[in-house]
Amino acid sequence: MVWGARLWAATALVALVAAGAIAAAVRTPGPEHVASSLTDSHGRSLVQHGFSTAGSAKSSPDGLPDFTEDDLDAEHTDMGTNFVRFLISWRMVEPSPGVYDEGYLDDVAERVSWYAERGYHVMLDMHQDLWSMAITPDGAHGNGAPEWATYMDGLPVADHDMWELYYLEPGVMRAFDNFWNTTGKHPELQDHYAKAWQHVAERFADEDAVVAYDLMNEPYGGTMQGPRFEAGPLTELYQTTIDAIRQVDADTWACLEPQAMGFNWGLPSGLGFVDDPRAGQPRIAFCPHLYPLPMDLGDGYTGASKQLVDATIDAWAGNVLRTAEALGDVPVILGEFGLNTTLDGALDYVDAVYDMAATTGMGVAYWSRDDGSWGPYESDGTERNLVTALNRAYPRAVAGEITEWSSGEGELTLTMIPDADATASTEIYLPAEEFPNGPEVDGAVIEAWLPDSGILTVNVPAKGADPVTVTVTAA
Ligand code: IDC
Repeated sequence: MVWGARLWAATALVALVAAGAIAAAVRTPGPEHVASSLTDSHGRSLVQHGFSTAGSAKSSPDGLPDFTEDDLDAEHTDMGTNFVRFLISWRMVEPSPGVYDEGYLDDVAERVSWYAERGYHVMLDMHQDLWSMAITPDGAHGNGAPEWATYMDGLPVADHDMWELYYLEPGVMRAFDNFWNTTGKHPELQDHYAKAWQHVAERFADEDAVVAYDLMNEPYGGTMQGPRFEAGPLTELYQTTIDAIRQVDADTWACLEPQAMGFNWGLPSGLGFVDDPRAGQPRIAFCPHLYPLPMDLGDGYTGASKQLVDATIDAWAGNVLRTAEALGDVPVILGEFGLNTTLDGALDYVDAVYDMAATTGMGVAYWSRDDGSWGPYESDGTERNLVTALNRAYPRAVAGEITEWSSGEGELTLTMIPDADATASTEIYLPAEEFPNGPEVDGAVIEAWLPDSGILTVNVPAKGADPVTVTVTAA
C-alpha cells in the first residue's frame, strides 16, 4: 500500500478504536468473568492452552498443516499445551457439491488421534480468509471455501501488500454477498455449508478428544456490515448449522465467532442469540479473536502504541464478556491472538493477553503454530522467544467451578468451588524449571507431581459451597 493510503487507513482505524473504547467505557459495567467453562467427560472445568495449528494448512494441496507427531511432542514438552484449534477447510471437506472427501477426514482423524493419545482437547476450526483460493487466478491469497462456491460475478480483485485489504475488493465482497445470499441468487450455498459441517460432526461425534467446532473463522458480511450482518445472516447461518450438527452429534460444543472486522479491534458485537436444540444444557461457546490495530499495522507494544493496545484489550474484554452473557452465559475461548514476536515489547503483549485471559476466565489458542516470526520455533526447530512466554503455569482441568486464577514465575493461585461429583482430580501444569524442587501446595492435597510432564494432581476438599483457594509455590 502507498504511504498516504496506509496513513489514512491507520488514522481512520485508530479513530474507530478510540470511539469503541469510549463507547465501552460509558456503557453500564458488564460481567468481569465468564460464567461457565467447557467441561470434560469427568465433569472438570477446562482451561484451554494451545495453538491454532496451523496456517500452513490453508492452501496446502492435502489441506493439512505442516505438522508432525514429533512437533506435537515438542510443544507438549516445551509449553505444556493441552488444546489445539485445528484448521480444516470447506474446500477439502466438500470438493464438489454434495461430495465429501473421506480420505481428507481420515487424515484429520489421524492428527486428532495424536492429540487424543496425549490427553489434548481439539477444536476443529472451519477456516477461511478472504473467502477462498479462487479469488485470484494464482490462488495465492484467500483460502477456505471451494472454488465451486465462489461466485464473484465477474467483479475485479486488485493486488495488495497487506492481505486484509483484499477484503475490500469488489470480487471478494461479492463472493461473500452470494454466500450470505444477500444477492438473492445463491440460497443453496449456506445449506451446503451446514451439511458439510454435519458431515464433519458425524465423523467426530464419538471422538471424545474433539470438544468443539469453531463454525466459521472470522465471518465477514461483504457489503453488509456490523450488527445488521451479525444479527441477521450470521446468526441465521449459525442456527442452521447447529441444527444440522445436532442431528448427528449432541455433545460437541459449537463455537461462535463475531464479525472479525471491528470486533478484533475492540468494537462491540451484534451477534444474536442462537438456540442449542440438544437435550440438557446448551453447549454453545464464544470464540472471538483479538488483534489490536496498532499491532495489525506492524507497530510494537511500547509508548503510544502500547497505550492504545492496552485500551483495546480492555474494551475488547468488556465486549467479549457482554456478548458471552447475552449468548446465555457461555464459555469463551480466545481463538486467535498473536504477533510477530521480533517487535518491540512483543512478549510483554503476550503476557498482558494471557494475564487478561486468566483474570476473565478465557481459554487461549495462540496464532499460530507455524514456524517463523509469529511462532514458537524456527523452521530448523530452534526455539524462539515465544516458547518461554507461553510456558506458563495454568490449571488444565479443575474438579469444580473456577472462580478465578492467576499465575506468575514459580506460583499459581486458583480459587474454585469443588464439585463432589467430578470423577477425576484437579490437574495443574507447572513449568518444571520454575519448580526445581517440586511444588508446595496450600489448600489442597498433592496426589502426584510428575516433573517430566509438569503435571501436578491435587485433591481439593470442599468447604460446603464456598470457594476454596489453592496456592502453589516452588518448594
Ligand atoms: C494470516 C497468516 C498469513 C496469511 C494470511 C492470509 O499469518 O501468513 O497470508 O493469514 O491467509 C487472522 C486470520 C488468520 C491470519 C491472522 C494473522 O484469522 O488466518 O493468518 N489473522 O494475520 N485474523 C487476523 C489476523
